[in-house]
Amino acid sequence: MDPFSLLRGVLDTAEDAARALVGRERIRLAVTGLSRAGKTVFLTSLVANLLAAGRGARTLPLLSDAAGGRIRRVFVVPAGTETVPRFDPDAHLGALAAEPPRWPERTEDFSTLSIAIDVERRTSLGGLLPERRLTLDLIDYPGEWLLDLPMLRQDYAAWSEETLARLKRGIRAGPAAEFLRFVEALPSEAAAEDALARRGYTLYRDALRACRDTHGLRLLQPGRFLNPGPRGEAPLLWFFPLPATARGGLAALCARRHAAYLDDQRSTFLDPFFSRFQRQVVLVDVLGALHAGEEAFHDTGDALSAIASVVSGAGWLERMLGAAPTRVAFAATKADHVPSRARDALAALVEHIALGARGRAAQSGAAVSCHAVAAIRCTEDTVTRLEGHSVAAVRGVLLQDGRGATIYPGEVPMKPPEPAFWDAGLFTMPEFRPPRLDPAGSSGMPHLGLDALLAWLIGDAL
Ligand SMILES: Nc1nc2c(ncn2[C@@H]2O[C@H](COP(=O)(O)OP(=O)(O)OP(=O)(O)O)[C@@H](O)[C@H]2O)c(=O)[nH]1
Ligand SMILES: [Mg+2]
Repeated sequence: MDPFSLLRGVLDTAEDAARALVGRERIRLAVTGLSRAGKTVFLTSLVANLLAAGRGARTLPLLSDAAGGRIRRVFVVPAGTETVPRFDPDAHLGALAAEPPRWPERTEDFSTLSIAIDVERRTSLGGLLPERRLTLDLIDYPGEWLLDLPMLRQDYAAWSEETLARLKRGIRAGPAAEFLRFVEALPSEAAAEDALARRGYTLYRDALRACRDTHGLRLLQPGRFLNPGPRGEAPLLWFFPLPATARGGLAALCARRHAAYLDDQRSTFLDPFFSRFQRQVVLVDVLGALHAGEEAFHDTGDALSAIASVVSGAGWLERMLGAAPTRVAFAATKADHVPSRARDALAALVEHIALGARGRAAQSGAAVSCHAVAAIRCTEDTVTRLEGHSVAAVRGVLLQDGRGATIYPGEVPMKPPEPAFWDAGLFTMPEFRPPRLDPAGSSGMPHLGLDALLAWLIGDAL
């Protein structure tokens, strides 16, 4: 940690302590999740349901109960002079409530929003005290960028070695074949030519894209190769991993760009948002990983562990500054894809898939819990017949053609499945249409388990 972030940490902690004394508490809630985990939908539902709860609707019953029924007002904190883009829940809600409804696009930049929750306070004799205000700072960002965090711990040589070894293993070897041939054909003294750097970059980026889009893999770096963000493709990105035998100008150029890329991601995105937060929710698309196959399933676990090794802040310094999160919730998302009795299995499975990550969070002294949630519930539970037996299923409207469909998603294993599970052939989960929503958001959004998750995560601060 550099001296400036140390100083900033001390000042922030002092400010937080002063706020808490006057009943004005600020909690930075990191919503962590790999790409497509469901972060944008989760934040949209969180904001819509909190705002509705502030208007008296019982959208988050367990959170309201945790606050003793004393939530009086919830509002979006008006924008100040921030230079960071603003998360736009109204636009997301508008798209979800449109006819036909649309899910959010892939997130292409980070954005932030603060929500204030005013809670009534009374003295022990029942007299009214000034209201307590909890401000929740939220951030949305492209999930791919999260995997730049573990890159900060490695230099170019170590990153290259690890990345090339991974590309040669398992299903990655297919999409990476052309890139690997290109690297092998390069002379070890290859000169610093931009044509070569761009060619290598393009081949490597295309391999990453195929790994993500065709094979459902997640441990893919660097993040901006997959999701370049609003600044688009800049020369900073024209690098790729090279073996230790590469010693020419091209290798030096790639190493310089690798360092410059990490500096840039660190100063514009990672440090401001991930160096300090008090609560964290890690969203995991467990069902998506399960349905993408054995390697994708384990790859998701590896990606989460790699991130956790950096963000859980187990060091004494972070703890002293109050920088380590005090509560970390792991949540399997899209739990409406399975009927209710499979949801417990889903929560148990997220405990296993996030085992490494959970261990690290617990080591840092944080309380950890696991959940299964649907930020927007798109299905109803039902029963269907399968080979003469009644089985629990879900019923919803398919996104692609607006038809109603009953889906039997198969059994959800409570722990990482045995090899035979994968032999049975993979099941592709359909995309459901969100239910009809009020574009004004007055009644919030139907969800599963969002209130239990929030009650555990922030209930104590209300
Ligand atoms: N049925 C159902 N589908 C969901 C839910 N949440 C997310 N999804 C699906 O998952 C997709 C991805 O959700 P997002 O919230 O956009 O994911 P993200 O983590 O923001 O993804 P990136 O921006 O790419 O990092 C959505 O388009 C939906 O199809 C949910 O609660 N229920
Ligand atoms: Mg998103």
